[in-house]
Amino acid sequence: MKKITLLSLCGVLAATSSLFAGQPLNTDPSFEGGEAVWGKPFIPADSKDRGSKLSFTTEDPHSGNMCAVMSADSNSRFAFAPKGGAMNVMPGQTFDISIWIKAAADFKIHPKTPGFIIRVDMLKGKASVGTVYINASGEASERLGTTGPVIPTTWTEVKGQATVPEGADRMRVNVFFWRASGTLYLDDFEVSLADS
Ligand SMILES: [Ca+2]
Repeated sequence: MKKITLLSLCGVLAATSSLFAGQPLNTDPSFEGGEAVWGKPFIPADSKDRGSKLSFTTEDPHSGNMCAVMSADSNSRFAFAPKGGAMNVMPGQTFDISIWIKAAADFKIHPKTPGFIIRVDMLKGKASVGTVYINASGEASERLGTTGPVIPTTWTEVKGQATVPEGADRMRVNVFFWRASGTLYLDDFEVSLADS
């Protein structure tokens, strides 16, 4: 009886971990739900009057029927995060974070800025324990950096990793239009537990 119970438990654990690793943890990774799912972006005060906008379009998505669109009139910084905000994590866990992006012809990065960044906030409750910045090349750093690659006008995958530091119990992944203007398309945004 004991043996069967242990085997059953192992089976459940194996099934759980295989579902977990590599599976997107965030809601609606392909943006198919549009504004109803994603709501309004976070726009800091310095960018509120610069036409900063998160919208959704059925025009040329990377997958499915819809993709997200971030656009601004001038030198704007704003972001969106998965519904629900921060997710519960444990120190030492590493996450794969990926998104597909495509610049429109009018997309322009302001001098000495990355233009696009994924900012991963590591938190203890609401307090910051650390920050990981992933640029459009997929390079992760504790610093924002002052440059980024030219973002292609064809769909391109950005893929990086972030590891949860000691003391953190929550993680929030923010996709930032970081000091740029024009239009940027985004699709297939996935946050998943990396294979250990
Ligand atoms: Ca899509």
